[in-house]
Amino acid sequence: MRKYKKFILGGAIAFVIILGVVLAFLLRQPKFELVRTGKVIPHNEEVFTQGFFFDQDGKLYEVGGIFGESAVYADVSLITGNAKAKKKLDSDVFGEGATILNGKLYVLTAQERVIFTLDPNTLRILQELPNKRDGWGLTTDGKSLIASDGTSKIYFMDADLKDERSITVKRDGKKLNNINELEYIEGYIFANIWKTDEIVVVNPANGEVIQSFDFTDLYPKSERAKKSDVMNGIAYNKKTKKVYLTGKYWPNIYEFELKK
Ligand SMILES: [Ca+2]
Repeated sequence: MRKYKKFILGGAIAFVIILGVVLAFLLRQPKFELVRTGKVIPHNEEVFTQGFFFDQDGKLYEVGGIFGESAVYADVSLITGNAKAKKKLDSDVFGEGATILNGKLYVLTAQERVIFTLDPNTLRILQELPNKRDGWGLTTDGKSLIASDGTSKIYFMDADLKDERSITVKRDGKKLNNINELEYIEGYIFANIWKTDEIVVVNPANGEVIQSFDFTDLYPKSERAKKSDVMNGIAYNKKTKKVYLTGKYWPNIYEFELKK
């Protein structure tokens, strides 16, 4: 009988150990895969890409920065890269991240402390609202506006720009600064780190980086046209599960298939 008990105990311990090993293995597995489809779309090289996103119907929008050049582009073709409509912003504002929530298009400005709202169909400016912070990236989970300000923080606001909560982006317990362009993808926040070719995947509940993508080889710095600036611009088409990446004044938009 004692032998039998020992046998059961040994089996239980072995089971717990194996379970632990399997769990540790699963937790270390990357959550997402981004697979190049091979499709490369021309990108308007006149656009210093800041905001880049799809609406719920699969229409691509882009916002460009730089004083005097800032503009909102609507219905960007995934074949030609041309936009059907363009709305120039005043020359004293620097366009930044953008998204659509509750039928309104929100556009951040860099340091002007202003957020514009526009009618996404006509691109008419509806409101000019105050922003407490600098404007960098903007996305939405369908309920909140999710904004970065160049620090390690990501802020959640309601549609009236009232702060709801914030998270601090951390990798292995260390703060990660220069959080820039954002894209909410399947329950996680994909964030480009400014001046790098890295995109991190952030847990929106606690700010932890759960995965990272290195896009050094996508449009290698050594091959970049003189005018091409850093990588920026992550757009996710929920309908097709495709992710599109580009950069400021880049000649191309690259298409990826999202796999979980
Ligand atoms: Ca985006």
